[in-house]
Amino acid sequence: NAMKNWDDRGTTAEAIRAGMIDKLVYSVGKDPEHATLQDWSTALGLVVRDHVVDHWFRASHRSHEEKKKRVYYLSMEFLIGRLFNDAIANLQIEPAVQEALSTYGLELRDLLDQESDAALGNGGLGRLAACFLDSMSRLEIPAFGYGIRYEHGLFRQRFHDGWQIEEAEDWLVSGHVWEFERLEARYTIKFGGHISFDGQGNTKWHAEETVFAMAYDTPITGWQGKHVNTLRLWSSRPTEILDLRRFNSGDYLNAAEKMIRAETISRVLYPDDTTPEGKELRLKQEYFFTSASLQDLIRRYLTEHDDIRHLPDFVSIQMNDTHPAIAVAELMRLLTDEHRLSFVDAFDIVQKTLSYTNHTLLPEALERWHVGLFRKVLPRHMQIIEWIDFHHLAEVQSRNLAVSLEDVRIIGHGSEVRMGNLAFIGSKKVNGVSALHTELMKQTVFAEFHRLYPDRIVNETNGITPRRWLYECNPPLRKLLMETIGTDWIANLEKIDAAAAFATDASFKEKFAAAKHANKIRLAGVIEKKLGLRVDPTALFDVQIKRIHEYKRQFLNILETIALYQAIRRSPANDWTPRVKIFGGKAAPGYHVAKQIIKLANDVAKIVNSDPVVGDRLKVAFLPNYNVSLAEVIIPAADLSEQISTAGMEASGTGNMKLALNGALTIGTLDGANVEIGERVGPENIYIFGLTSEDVAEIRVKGYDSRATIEGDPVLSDVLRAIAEGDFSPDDPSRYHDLTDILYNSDYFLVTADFQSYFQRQRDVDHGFRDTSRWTERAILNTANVGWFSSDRTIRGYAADIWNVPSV
Ligand code: 26Y
Repeated sequence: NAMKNWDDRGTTAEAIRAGMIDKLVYSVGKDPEHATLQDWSTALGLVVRDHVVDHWFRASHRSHEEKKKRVYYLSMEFLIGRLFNDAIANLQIEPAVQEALSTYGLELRDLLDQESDAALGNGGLGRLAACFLDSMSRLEIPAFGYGIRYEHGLFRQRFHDGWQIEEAEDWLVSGHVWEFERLEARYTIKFGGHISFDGQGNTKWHAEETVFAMAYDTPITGWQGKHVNTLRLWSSRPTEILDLRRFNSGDYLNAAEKMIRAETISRVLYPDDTTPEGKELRLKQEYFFTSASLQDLIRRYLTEHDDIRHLPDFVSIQMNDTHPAIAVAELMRLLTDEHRLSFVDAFDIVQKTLSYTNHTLLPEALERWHVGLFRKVLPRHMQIIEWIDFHHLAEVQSRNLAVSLEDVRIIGHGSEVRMGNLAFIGSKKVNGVSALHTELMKQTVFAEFHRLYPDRIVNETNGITPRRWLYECNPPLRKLLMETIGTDWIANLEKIDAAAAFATDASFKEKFAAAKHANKIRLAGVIEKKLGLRVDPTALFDVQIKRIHEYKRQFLNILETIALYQAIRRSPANDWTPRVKIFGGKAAPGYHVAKQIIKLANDVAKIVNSDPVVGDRLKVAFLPNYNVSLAEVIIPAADLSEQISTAGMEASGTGNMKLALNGALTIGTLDGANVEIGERVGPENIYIFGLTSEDVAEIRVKGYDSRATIEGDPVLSDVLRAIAEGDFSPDDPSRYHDLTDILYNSDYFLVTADFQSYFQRQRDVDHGFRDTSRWTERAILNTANVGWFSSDRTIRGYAADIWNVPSV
């Protein structure tokens, strides 16, 4: 191998020290005397990156030479967070890096804090994609993540007077050392225009607008660097640069119009989760990255194979929700119009290559596009979809089954393109993300499809990567586990069950509790710094961190907080269990109710935190700008994990897994993966409450009288009275009338129905936490018993059931 190999220089502290100077001077262009923390951070990043690159090249050469089957994970979102510490952890070079930095008087933590979060996702779906990338590398599956290189990721959240304010996020300003621009990997993407047929089977798409998709590659290092995959993100560029004629005539702004229009496509991430926006730009984003990815993977396939018909033997494509579902029609277009296959042959290949993961049951969250808009933006795809819909309908009719034809049409009511149905019909396998969610998929949204294709729907319960979500984010617990049960759990999280044997070991318990306490002190520091609020690290840290949504019921948590506050005020002398309620999460900018909920939480915090009668018995802290990096600080410090969605509505949840793994007990409904967590930790180590998904389904049919519930519950009545009378908003007493009205008149998410059992369970938590020794045992058993929720296990499932690829 003639390639220069950085590894030859080794990963000793001395090599890293020398490398850093080299990078600082010759790549960053700074001399050590004038270097800022940011400069040093970049220099170290470049050194670490060089090591990654060696492993990366080796891995891609191997996959290419052995013509291995590739997995392509198409996702509109990758919520990566920071990459620096991740690479250091996976390469296990932290001690050498620490030593190298000490010669310059630098702290690793300070350099790591210079990196901005790559927040190219909204929440669970995007973070799942990031965990999957990590696990595919860990399992040495040759894979690519494909997505969009948004110039601005998820907005930054600030609070002004308790209200959420959104600001543009700017992760690329201070330079992003992890990506490589690939000028040669560039594809043309077309939009609009019309189609012509020449009568000899040639179809031509005369586009109205074209843009280039340009590739940026980020290496994804697996555990110990044994395998490195690529995240390839597309950036949109103009096909023509400046309109010189206009420029020369002085019309500077309009001269740049086409450029700006083209670059708009990858400008910003849509900040809505689960509430779809019927926006043309979003459809263009979806098509933009899907088309570029399919063109790219077909080009790669054809460098290794010559017959396009064998594509399904060497390529599996996973669609992360319906956002890339246009892949069904785009792959058809490429195979027929460009590679000259017949429609029937092409569709056979499509159905063997693509698969689809569903992340939501809420029918209003399934993507639909008006036929008119769709035809305007993607005229050729509209024709192809009409063909698929027609042939599928004919096939269904020929089977003479009693299914509702309207339910399985792609074009619904003649006026909308239903992306869920398109994805289902074009896929080999369709999966849900927890056992309950998959079951409900079969019974509800895809019931008719399930009767037609009983083998197509499979379950792959979500998971999380133990590298980021324990090894990296929780050094105290990581060290304790390593000295007690060794290191096997890092790559095989099931092995963490060895810790169960120490649950009653006095010395282990003491150290486990000490690790938690250290993490709580650290979080208390962050709370003080960000909110100016002092909290007692021995209090119960009660955590709800996730997007703000009515179905996730932060509102229920706030109502319980108020009820507790009122109870403490009534009898301050009682023996209360001190609690800190910690919230984090963003509301979609246009989601009015979610923004009210944030304001209410902040209003309640203001009153509670300044009430001398209450003191340290109760504090409320809503940390602004919840993101991956903040999660890495909050999760290791949590005692209690709030997973309180209306049963049947949270597809899986993954924060529930992270918190349990880090030794938090869950208070939750029987929803999503909570069900499976409960099965593994046992009923005595989890606090389950509330309606089941069957109860909810029944109530939806029978109807529900929330007013009667409220009037029959003096605790709840008192809480709602206080909110409605302005106890928490004296400056504007009617501020929350909309919110309280919802509970009285249209409590769709059944907050009032679950209030009493939730409140009661919280008092059980108070009681449980007072038995410190028992609580620690139960926390240990949570950590020890949730090893199954590793995304390595999830990816093995996808590899075996869906992709048909080997994993180590
Ligand atoms: C259509 C568009 C506006 C849209 C954008 C983002 C729709 C949905 C989303 C994001 C959905 C999402 O994050 N879903 C979550 O996926 C997680 C991973 O499977 C689940 O754990 C979680 O329960 C689910 O809400």
